[in-house]
Amino acid sequence: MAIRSVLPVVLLLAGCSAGATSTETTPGGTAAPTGGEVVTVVRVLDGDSLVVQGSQGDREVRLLGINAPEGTECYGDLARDKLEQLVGDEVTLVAAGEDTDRFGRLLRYVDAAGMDVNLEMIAGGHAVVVQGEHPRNDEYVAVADVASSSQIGLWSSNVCGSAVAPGSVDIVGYVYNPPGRDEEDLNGEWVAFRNDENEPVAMGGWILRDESTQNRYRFPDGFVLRSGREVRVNSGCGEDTQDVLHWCSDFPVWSNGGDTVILQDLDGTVVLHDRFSGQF
Ligand SMILES: [Ca+2]
Ligand SMILES: [Ca+2]
Repeated sequence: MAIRSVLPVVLLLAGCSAGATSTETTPGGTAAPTGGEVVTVVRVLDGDSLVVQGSQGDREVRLLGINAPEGTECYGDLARDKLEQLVGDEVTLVAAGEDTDRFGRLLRYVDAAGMDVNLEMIAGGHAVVVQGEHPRNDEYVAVADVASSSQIGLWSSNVCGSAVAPGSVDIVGYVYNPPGRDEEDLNGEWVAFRNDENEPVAMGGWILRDESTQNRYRFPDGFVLRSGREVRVNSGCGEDTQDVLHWCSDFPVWSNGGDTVILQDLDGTVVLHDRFSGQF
């Protein structure tokens, strides 16, 4: 049965990135970056954060517009090593938009020897883009699409454990912005997958995630997507069936401003992904 849904929905032929980038200019309110603060790198924590020493002492910095795997996750160590290699001993921090994140870390572009480190991390497939309202967003999104479609870095099919058979599961549609307030219709948000192969695919323990660090859904143990069948994952709560599973998130999962659907197997290998642009 084909899944039909209300707009806006994206229907895809295959589980690869659509590659479309927003042509919108950044709305007013985010100041263009100027100058910057030169600081000493104290240590690199992981692929998207580091401790620096500047005029105000030691501060933790979170790289703006990117999200690298955590240390314990697939590709976490490699992402950390890469950031350490890129930043060297001294970097320039450039503020743009929000000053700090919810943990009080400085949100910054990190430039090293004239190189945009945030961009390099995304371009090399060492981090996922996190779409947002800041001046370099469109540039970051464009290189993210190239990295993911080129299957480099964390997008590689054999970087964490055995290779996954390409095309075993496809995204057949999703709704990221249901009519009205998403908070009041969590089950109006969903992503649907289909198995077009002749063999069943054991998806128990697989992870469905977005660009952020916090949103993760784990497929129930023993879940199998049979040949020719579709399964929908709703953001809200409910009783799971063979056709509809429930993330049971407390808040909307898929950012209306733009997000990336990422499906990972038991090893953490990316099985498929699709990025969409939206409106903040
Ligand atoms: Ca909505
Ligand atoms: Ca949403």
